[in-house]
Amino acid sequence: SRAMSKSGERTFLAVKPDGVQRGLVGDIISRFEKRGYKLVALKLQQVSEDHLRKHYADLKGKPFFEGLVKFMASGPLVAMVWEGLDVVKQGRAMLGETNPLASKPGSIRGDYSIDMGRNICHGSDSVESAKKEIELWFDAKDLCDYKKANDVWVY
Ligand code: FUP
Repeated sequence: SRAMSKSGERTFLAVKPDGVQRGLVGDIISRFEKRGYKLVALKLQQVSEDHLRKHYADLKGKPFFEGLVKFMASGPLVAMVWEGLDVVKQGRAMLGETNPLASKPGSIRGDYSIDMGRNICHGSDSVESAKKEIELWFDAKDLCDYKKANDVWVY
């Protein structure tokens, strides 16, 4: 049956600078499209360290924090918002574990990476952080509200 209440769920995903450099943008977008999710916002952008300190505020004080911020600011990344049933949790599963070495083959990190500091992609870890991240990265006017035939053909 269709769980309509969760079908409007949204998550924030990013292809990190290493994923852009390695030409993995299309593959990552393709996985979410094929799964049945709806792209509602997308931009290629090199962002400031200040912006990334806000994005990763929860990790402030961790030994890897400064390196993470510098890496994320080192080149353009692709920021996206995806929508659909259970997309936050499913998106995390599609990404794999934070540590690529613990990620299963078939996941993005498990297929393409071995280094925790170069793990290709970011995905919100809860509905609450998705809301915060979407607000931080996108103006409300840049979130596209449209119908997709998925509503009829997928699920
Ligand atoms: P995730 O939610 O999977 O992105 O993981 P975290 O928010 O815990 O960490 C954010 C990023 O910091 C990870 F994607 C990679 C990096 N990181 C490290 O470099 N070392 C660590 O021990 C943990 C995370």
